[in-house]
Amino acid sequence: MISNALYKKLEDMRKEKGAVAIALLDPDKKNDKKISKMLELINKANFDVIFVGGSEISDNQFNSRIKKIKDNTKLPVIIFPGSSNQISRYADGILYISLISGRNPEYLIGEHVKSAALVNKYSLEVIPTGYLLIDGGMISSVEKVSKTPPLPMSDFDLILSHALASQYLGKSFIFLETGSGAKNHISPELVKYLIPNLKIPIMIGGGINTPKSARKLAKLGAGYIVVGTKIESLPSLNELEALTEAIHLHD
Ligand code: 1GP
Repeated sequence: MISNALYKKLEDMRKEKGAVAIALLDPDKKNDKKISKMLELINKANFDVIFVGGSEISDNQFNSRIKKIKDNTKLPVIIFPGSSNQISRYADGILYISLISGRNPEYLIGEHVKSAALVNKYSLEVIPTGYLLIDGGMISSVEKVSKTPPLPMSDFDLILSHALASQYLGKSFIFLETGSGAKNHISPELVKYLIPNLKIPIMIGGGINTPKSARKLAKLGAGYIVVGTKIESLPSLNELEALTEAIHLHD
């Protein structure tokens, strides 16, 4: 049986720290020159977990890049796949994502079937995740690649229905995504509305760049906060530490 040790570890961290700070690394060729610097910042700035993935990776070096990341960090490394090509034996596990907000069968089941045998071969721990793309004020890469529109941020009940359906389908997490570099992150009001109605934790990503918004979202119950673009901008260590400190409610 495939273990669920990684899931337990994540949940233990969430309970201990109040919320988990996740660094996203997009292992695309465009980041090759700065990935070591990004990793150094992540290691020093008290992040808890590294997600690796991207929806527009332009070459086939995913495996070697993930090995390099794994060799240079003590943090758990989890694949956050943009497609079925992003599978590697060097990761600690994989978010097994269904793009529930969309109606493209390829991202609801197609990519999963393509990659399942390899996931099995590597005994990768899978973390079933309901992925909801929400309108963050711009056309995201996820929208372009998956050819699915985002849900309107203001339609709380429609978003809740998608989140509940994910929960009933047995997902371990709900990921609320506005897309990398989004103008708007998930609204605190939406988090406030969803939390009392859900039994599974939520992850939030897209457009989270400041300690103030990260703290607000964490305080309202967003258990996992994903930061990508801010790290890519190679900020000072102090700036990044302020961000993880804001996410860690109990430090
Ligand atoms: C993208 O949620 C992540 O999938 C992170 O978004 O790059 O805007 O931090 P940012």
